[in-house]
Amino acid sequence: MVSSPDGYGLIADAAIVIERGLIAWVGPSIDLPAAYQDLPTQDYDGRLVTPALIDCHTHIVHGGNRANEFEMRLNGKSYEEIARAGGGIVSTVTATRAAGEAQLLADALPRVDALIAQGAACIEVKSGYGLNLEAELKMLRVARAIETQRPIRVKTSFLAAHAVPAGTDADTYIDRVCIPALHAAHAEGLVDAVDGFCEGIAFNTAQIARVFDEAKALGLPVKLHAEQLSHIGGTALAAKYGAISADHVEYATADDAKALAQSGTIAVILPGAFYTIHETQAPPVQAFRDQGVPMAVATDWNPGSSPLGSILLAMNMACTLFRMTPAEALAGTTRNAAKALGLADCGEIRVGLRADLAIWDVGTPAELSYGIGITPLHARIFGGAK
Ligand code: DI6
Ligand code: FE
Repeated sequence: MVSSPDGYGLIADAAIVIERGLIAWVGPSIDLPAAYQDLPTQDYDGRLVTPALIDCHTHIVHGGNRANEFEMRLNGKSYEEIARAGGGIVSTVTATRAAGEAQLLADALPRVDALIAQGAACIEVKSGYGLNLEAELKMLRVARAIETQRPIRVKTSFLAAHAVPAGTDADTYIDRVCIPALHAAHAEGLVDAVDGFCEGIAFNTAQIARVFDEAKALGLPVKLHAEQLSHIGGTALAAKYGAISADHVEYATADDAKALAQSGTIAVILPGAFYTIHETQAPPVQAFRDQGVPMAVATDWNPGSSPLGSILLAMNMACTLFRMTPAEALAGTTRNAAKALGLADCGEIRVGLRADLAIWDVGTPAELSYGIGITPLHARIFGGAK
């Protein structure tokens, strides 16, 4: 699919030629060059073929879950009471530190399988529940190991600047833990991008800027959880550093949208967290459209604010909660999701890109966003292989 007036670039009766894992040709079947006509073929009976999906924002490597807190809240306990009793993000940090690499991997693989079953061929995985050097590196090693266990690509994001662990303050933590851990993780080849949580309850812009300066010095791209719960300038900071993505962005302004457009930063829309925490401020989708900021859509799959294991449901929520169009939602989990990960070799059906494809039992692309809890995947092709 390419950009076109229908928003999808649909080609009726199309053929796709795959050579050595890459797309060698795409177009109407009747135009198939003679040179390709004797290749072995697979007929998909007129089914819709899209780029395989990309979940560009997940925290699927983590210990334990927080269903108990969900239940406690619904039985009248406040978020604060739960946090004081050792719950919240601290409980996930405790569980993640306690788990060995094999256990963390075993816990993550069913989540990976759920995303593969929905046509995903590439996922991003963040650290951020270790909050000390050893545990942050452990999370990233597990994220890397996923690729050895499953037919999927994994891009890692170093997110030690996710929360301030007990017994220290944010500045000390950034200097003594986060930055040394970044150097160690990078030295081990574990970091594809550097992320942070810029929020009143986490890190301010000056603290994130220190982490981003280190990332830049190491030649690593940056991205940021920005303006999720309040407006404290994370989006402008992300734009200033030429971030590949600014994520959540519920409280971003029209000026922020302008800044993102200028820096070529992707806005990553995460409706699962909005839904789970009963947020009421929707991201400025129209401002992003007006300014030409490309939007991606992802699950934010994490045990606290977004226990959402469905990228198709994320697309549905982006449409219903934020009035994104089905074409925008599909671009958000393909073309723009690739850009949010700094990838230029996937996310579209175009000659020269990876043959990562999803084949669907639907009549129109809008059906992918329309269904709730429905997974109409017929087949997935990963790097040219079924
Ligand atoms: N934003 C969120 O909503 C989550 N992290 C983040 O940066 C919360 C993570 C959690 O509650 O475990
Ligand atoms: Fe997140």
